Amino acid sequence: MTEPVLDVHLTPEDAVVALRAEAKAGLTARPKWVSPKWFYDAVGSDLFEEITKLPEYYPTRAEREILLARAGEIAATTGAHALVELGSGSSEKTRLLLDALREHGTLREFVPLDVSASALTEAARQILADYPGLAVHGVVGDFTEHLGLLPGSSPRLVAFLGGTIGNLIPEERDKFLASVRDVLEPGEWLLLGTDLVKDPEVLVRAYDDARGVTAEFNRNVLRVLNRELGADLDPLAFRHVALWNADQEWIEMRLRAVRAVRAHVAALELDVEFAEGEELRTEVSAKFRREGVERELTAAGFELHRWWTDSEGRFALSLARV
Ligand code: AVJ
Repeated sequence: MTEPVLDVHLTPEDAVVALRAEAKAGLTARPKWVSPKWFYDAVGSDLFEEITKLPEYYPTRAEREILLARAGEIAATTGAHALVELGSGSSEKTRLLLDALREHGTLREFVPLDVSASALTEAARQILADYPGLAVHGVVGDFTEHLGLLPGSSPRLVAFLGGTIGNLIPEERDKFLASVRDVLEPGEWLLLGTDLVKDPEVLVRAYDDARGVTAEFNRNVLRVLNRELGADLDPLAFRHVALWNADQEWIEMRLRAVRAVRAHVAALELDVEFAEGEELRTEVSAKFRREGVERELTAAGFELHRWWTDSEGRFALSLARV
């Protein structure tokens, strides 16, 4: 079997340097915050997999429904030679796109981009095994920073699925979309998954499930900080909070100290104190409306070509062209 090619734009050392800088900024800010990208160590990735199967967490199923219905149309419209996937590349959704492009007869190359070299290698190997003849060219990088040198033969289809763009705040989204636009050539494509604004109760339940899987996922970020930065934050001292911010139209996940907490972060030589009730923001997950998505895509230099939602109007896929 051919081995996947990997370009490394982000080494494990770079990742540690980035985590340190961000953790320092976030843990000394008021209110305190950490970036959601640190959720996804091995345990966090498994917990996220579990979240996607929860009855309350509809986005994964809704997006799959759209892809099942539209993958053929996406392949026929784009005629893509390369599928570039931002984020993990092992999922069933990736395969729906690869299958459709293969059937359409244009697929040559798969380019998954992920921060984790191990996740990427594993995903790339699995895809290689199941798609003989497909060139797999992985890129280890952070999609907010390392789009500069995207491989793949034109026309490329860049897929950014799952609603992960919602983890970026508006200014970060503008910057990110512009950087995707910048690496693409005329005639290339972006397929963007966005969760939609809906009944706040439905939204909050999706981020505060009855079984407490999301709570565990949220608290796991403290274990990541403990391990990577030699910190001693007690996960049991924090309660999971998910709330709807109606002004910003995003879900916020926070960890609320149930008592006063003192922690030491060895790698930062930093003492951190939480008052009882003080919160650490761990994620924003923005929800969208069609007008907003179209406005942001247009501002970045894309043209919205197709907009599809699932049958219940919960989630949208946008196909945009440069
Ligand atoms: C993987 C970023 C799309 O925001 O819905 C799931 C992560 N957080 N439950 C999301 C998540 C809490 C998820 N994304």
